[in-house]
Amino acid sequence: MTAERGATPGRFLVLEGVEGAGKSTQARRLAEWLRGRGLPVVETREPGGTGVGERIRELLLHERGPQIGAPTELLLVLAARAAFVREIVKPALEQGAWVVSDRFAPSTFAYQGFGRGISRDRIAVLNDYATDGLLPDLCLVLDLPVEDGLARKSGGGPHDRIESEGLDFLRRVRRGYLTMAGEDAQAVVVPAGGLPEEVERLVRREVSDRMAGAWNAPSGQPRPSAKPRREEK
Ligand code: T5A
Repeated sequence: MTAERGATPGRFLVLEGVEGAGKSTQARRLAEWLRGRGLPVVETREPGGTGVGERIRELLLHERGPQIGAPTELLLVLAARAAFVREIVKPALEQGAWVVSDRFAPSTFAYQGFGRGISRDRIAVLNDYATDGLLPDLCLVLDLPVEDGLARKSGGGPHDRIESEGLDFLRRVRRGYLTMAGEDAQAVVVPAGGLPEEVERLVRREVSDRMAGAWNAPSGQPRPSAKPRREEK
């Protein structure tokens, strides 16, 4: 299966990071900013976005019954992703939209891979099937210490199933994001410990530096896919 980075007229931007890093906040702000530039924007999130995805999200985050083991958790996030890519992301990209997603495949490598210990090679094979080879044009990893992210959320009710895994688990996840960002030319680490406005400024700067060629390109023109997929390196 061939990689599909930049193979459609639209652009696919993903925000990643540990719990409370500010992904939803920055995804919203980024989408508004892009709309202000006259670009068609689809804002979405994972797991979720589709009917089946929202039901899987509920299971993953709030299931209080029998324990969900790591293989089951992996296959659930990928099942949600298969619908997400086919029902939301690809159709939007084919119509020339800029898709801004709060989480995508890097979450699976970080949480199920670095966090749960499932091998990256195994995840890569299954994820490739779920995504039909789709890769983000740009992945912004919002980075801050996991304690700071959890503290931001402490007023927001009880922790969900994954947040409750504890600090060691979340530190492995953070380390995973930083490791992967160092290996992927389409990923960038954005320090996320500052005020929302400061983080927004950094996000805009990265998007401007890396994507300006795309919003100046004639409408409907695919950007050539240049980078190898992570698992092909
Ligand atoms: N998951 C997901 C997997 O295990 N594998 C996968 O493949 C996928 C796709 C999803 C869970 O599923 C797991 C990972 C997750 O555990 P989620 O709710 O989408 O759950 O993810 P969370 O990280 O839990 O999302 P949050 O909404 O809690 O965090 P965000 O989006 O990073 O943060 P945000 O923007 O909602 O902000 C949190 C709070 O901080 C404030 C906000 O106002 C808000 O109150 N805030 C700031 N405060 C100070 N300074 C800033 N710069 C701030 N930015 C935001």
